[in-house]
Amino acid sequence: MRWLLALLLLLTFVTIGSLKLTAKKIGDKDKDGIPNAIDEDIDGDGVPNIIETQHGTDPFNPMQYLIEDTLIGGG
Ligand SMILES: [Ca+2]
Ligand SMILES: [Ca+2]
Repeated sequence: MRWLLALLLLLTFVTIGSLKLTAKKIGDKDKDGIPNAIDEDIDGDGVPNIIETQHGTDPFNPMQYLIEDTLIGGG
């Protein structure tokens, strides 16, 4: 019975490690647990990617955002 418990623990650790590796490969810029591929606000600055793209700000750069249609930050 112990071997079964040991096997389950091993599988759990392997699965968690695999998920972390997958998340790292996919990327999670704002580290909110949502991979960049499906995150509607990749940089986590509160402005959705689609709005940033429409206004010419970088959706991957939380230091670049809009205040009343004025671009803040350049890098
Ligand atoms: Ca994210
Ligand atoms: Ca954003």
